[in-house]
This record gives sequence, C-alpha cells and structure tokens, in this order.
Amino acid sequence: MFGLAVAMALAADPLPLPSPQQLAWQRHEFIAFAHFGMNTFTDREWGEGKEDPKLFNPTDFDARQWAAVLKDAGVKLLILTAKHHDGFCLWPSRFTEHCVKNSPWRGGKGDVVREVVDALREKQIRVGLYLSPWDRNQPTYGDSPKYNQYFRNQLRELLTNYGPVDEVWFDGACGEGPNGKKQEYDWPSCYALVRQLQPKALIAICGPDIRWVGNESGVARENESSVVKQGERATWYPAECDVSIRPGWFYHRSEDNKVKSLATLADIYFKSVGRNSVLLLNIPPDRRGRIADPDVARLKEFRAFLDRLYATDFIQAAKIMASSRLDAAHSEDQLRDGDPDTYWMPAAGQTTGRVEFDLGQPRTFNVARIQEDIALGERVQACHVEVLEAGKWRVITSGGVIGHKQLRRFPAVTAQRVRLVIDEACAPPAISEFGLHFNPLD
Ligand code: FUL
Repeated sequence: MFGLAVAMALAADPLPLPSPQQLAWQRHEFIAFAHFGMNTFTDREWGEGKEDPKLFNPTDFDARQWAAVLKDAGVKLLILTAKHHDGFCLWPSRFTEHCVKNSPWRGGKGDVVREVVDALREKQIRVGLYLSPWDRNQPTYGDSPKYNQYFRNQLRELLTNYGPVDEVWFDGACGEGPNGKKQEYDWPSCYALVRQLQPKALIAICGPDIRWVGNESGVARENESSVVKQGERATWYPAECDVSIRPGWFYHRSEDNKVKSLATLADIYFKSVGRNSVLLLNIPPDRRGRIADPDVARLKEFRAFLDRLYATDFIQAAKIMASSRLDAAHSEDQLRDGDPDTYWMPAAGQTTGRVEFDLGQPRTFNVARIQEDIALGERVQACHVEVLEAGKWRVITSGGVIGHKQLRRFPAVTAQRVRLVIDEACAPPAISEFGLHFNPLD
C-alpha cells in the first residue's frame, strides 16, 4: 500500500528534467554576447530608429578575429545582436531598407550575420541570435498584427538562411514604436515558428527554455534552481546570467579603461557558473568591427585564471570512501573522472550519504566544486562539506541545491581529511564530480 502511494505521488509530481538541448547548453557554462550595430557608430546604448544606415561602416571588420578571441577564452556559444531596439538589421533583410544593404560597408553587399556565423563555425563555436522584439524604426510597430507578421518574417530569414541556431534571444525591453502605439506581441506564433524552423534552438528570456536571472550584473542567487514552478507545474527553466565586460552593452571608446577587472570577472564567474547558472558575458566589438585590445587582454587573463583554478584539484590523488554505493558502476571513483555523465550514487533507495576523502597530506584550499548529473534532475536539497580538525569535523560550507555546478568559496583551510555530506535529496543523489581547488584571488 505504502509503495503504491509513493509511486502515485511520484507519478503526480515527476522530477523535472532538462531537454537534451538544455542539458548541452548548461554544460557550456560560459557563453558570450556580441552587441554590435548602429549604436556602435553613434556611441549610444539605445538608438532611436531614425539613424541613417550610412552611419554603419566598420573600417576593418573581421569576424574571424572575434571567433579566435572567443575560442581562446573558452566561449562555447556566441549570441549576436542581429537587430537591436533601433531596428537596424545586420543582415540584408528583404523586409526593410533599414539594414546593412543601405550602408557603405562592403559596398552594401555585406552581411554581418553570415560572416559571424561562418567564422564561429570554423572554430566550432555555436550560434545564437538576438532579435529585438521592440523596434523603434519599423512603421508597423504598434499596429500589432502587421508588426507581428514583420517580426516573424525576420525570424524566418534568420532561422532559414544561416544554418543551425542554438539559442534565440527575445529581449524583454519594450517601449513604444514610431507611432506611439503599444505593440501586443504574438508569442505563441513566434515560438511555433522557431520550433518549426529550428527544432533544436532554445528560446531565451521572453521564451520558455532559458530564464533571465533577473539582473544585468551576472549574478545568480545562492541555491539558484533550474526547477521553477509555473502555476501548479514544476518545469525545467534554467537561469542565464547576462553581464557586459564593460559598463555599456555597446562599444564606447570612452569605456576602454573601464573593462571589468580580472577580480570582478572571477567573482562574477563564481556567482554565475558557480551557482548552477550559465554565464553570458557581453564582449562588444568596436568601430573597426574587431574586439578591442583591452577586452582581448582581459579575456586572456580570465582564461588563464580559470585554467589555473581547475588545474589543481586535491581530490585527484585522494583516497576515497563512500558510505555506500549503488553498484560498481556508480562508485565514488566517478567523482573525479571529469565525465559529467557518470556519477556516484548511494545504495538503492538512499537519499542521504557521505563520501570521505583522505588527501594524503594536509592541503590548502578555498573552493569546493560539487556537481550533480542533471540529466537525472536536481535531486539534492541540502548538503555540506566538512574537514577534520583536531579530531572534530567542522563544516566549511553548506547549502541547498547543487545542480550542474556549485563552486563554493570559503576562507582558505588546510586539512587532510574532508567529507562531502548529502543531507537531503528528493531521490537518490547522482553526484558527478567533486573537487577541491585554491583560488589565488580570494
Ligand atoms: C536589455 C537591452 O535593453 C539592452 O540594450 C541589452 O540588449 C540587454 C542585454 O538587454 O534589455
């Protein structure tokens, strides 16, 4: 009887799981934005839509330079602003004159979207496109059915002519159009079109697949969960943390000396990727059409920092012993194989458990990395890490959700024996990785 009741309860409220695309996206961890367009040439953040297309004229456009810089930085996907709020299109659209075809760049024959997409593919970086729903140029904006048709036409061009697109970004900013009328978007028809043309694309922000974290500083909450209640239903709706490497989203020469410091970027990384979210870092190309030198230099430093952080993991040489294990294929050794698809799981039906690590000698660390195999959902609700000091276990970090990755920071501690304790889970926990690192910036 009891078993049946449990089975029914589980059936009524199954654990939400990511789609294969959401799973792959979460594992990208670090993705980028390129805000580039009319604003780059007018030195603005929000254009009015009345700008002369002739102003768009990069002097040394080089999408391969973008791709090379991003590749070196470890970026897995780039989202390009194909159209920002001013309505200027970076591709030659059939549906408007307000686009690159009326600019002097490449004699009006250029296509920024094409060049960027091609350069990204050469480097195996995935493609995302930002298409602003708010359009301050389009005369039909506010005339809802007409503009919705225009918007879908643009979407169709972008999702048909440029190969696979992994992420479609619908921004939430919305003001009035040229005629002062308020536009009612027809989202269901836009989503249906994306599903039809690019069934594998994730729809972000004003969309059902990826959630805006709620600020533009790149910071997730502690215990940020990908499981979100929408009405009565719990769904998989993971958080994306967007932030710019500079104060503005677009390039401004006056901000060349305001590129975020390495310490700030590292802090953002811990508060986004390290809190079960994806970091979407904006790197805005300049008027040449290249990523500016200060940004290139900072990204190099940032990559070197991350490589160094992960290079030393005191768990690699540790002796490991778990309180129990499901079977040999789910032993505690899976915790350090670097494979997100394999995991340690305690004995059948157990939702708590413990893994002890003997580091061989006292080691100094200040970051614990804990990862779940989220293909099986977010199972852990509470866990902590403790160290043995003078015969007593002391908790150094504790928290709730794990999800794809937690990077928990604490004051540096020197210890030889360490324990990861799963205090509570809604199903047997599937812990894919555990690491102990030293962050030299803290
Ligand atoms: C906001 C926009 O208004 C900004 O210009 C930028 O594109 C940012 C990512 O989203 O809503």
